[in-house]
Amino acid sequence: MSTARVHQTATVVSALSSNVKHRVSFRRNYSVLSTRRGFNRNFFLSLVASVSDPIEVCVKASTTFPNKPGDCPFCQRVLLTLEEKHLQYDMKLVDLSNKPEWFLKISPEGKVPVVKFGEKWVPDSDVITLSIEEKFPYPSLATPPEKSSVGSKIFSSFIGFLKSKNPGDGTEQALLDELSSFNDYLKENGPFINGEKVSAADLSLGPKLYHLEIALGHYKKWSIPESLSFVKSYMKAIFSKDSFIKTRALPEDVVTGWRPKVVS
Ligand SMILES: N[C@@H](CCC(=O)N[C@@H](CS)C(=O)NCC(=O)O)C(=O)O
Repeated sequence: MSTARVHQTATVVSALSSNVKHRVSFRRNYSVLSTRRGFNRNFFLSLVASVSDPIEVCVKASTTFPNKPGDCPFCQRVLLTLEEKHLQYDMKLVDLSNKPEWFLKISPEGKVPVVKFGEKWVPDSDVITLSIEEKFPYPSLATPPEKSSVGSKIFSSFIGFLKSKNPGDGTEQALLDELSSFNDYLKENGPFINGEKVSAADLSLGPKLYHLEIALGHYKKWSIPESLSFVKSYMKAIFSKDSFIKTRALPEDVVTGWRPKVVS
């Protein structure tokens, strides 16, 4: 190992002695080291991951295949965040149709995802992903506040259209309107919500678009029009990321998961 690497290793190990006080020195050391010649960012980040304790995270289990994450876009958002931050995690799969006692103790509302920070189990993907960003700021996934709600109405419009039984009730048009304005936004500002690099808003929207594509394809034989080419390319770019492939739900779980909304 080169002298520079020995120094980086020592810095990371001392900076991550798993208490809050050292986080400040980690930030300072990262800033100083990253300006030096020979600094290898990926090597540094893999060291960070290897010396951190794995983060415990409870997510929905697949209903069709053992040991796979299930069809929860909020859980995938959290897993994607951990993956993109190169953090180690210990994924606990929860059968939501038969919630175990241990799970209800840590998540009294019975919802996933929940993540353990220190001694506390924290619910809600908004809160969890903000906490991860705060505790592990490198690499940054922060989306500027003025861009963080871009595309945020697509998911509710998708559900409205999926549940609709009346083809003329305007729900399809409402979804098309949301997708069109997202397409216009990407054309001007893309390829991702914050420009060239994936950020937190993409990790939230990506899994929802994945559900949209599978559920509307299956239940309504509907797909996003080819004319919305920026949205199409956006989905392709997000869906083909290694982190997405590793954490995505199986299409059959997505189809099964949305069935109650369609038949109710
Ligand atoms: N706002 C929450 C929503 C979480 C949520 O609704 N999770 C669903 C699974 S996708 C859940 O746990 N439902 C409880 C159940 O199905 O019993 C978040 O962003 O984490």
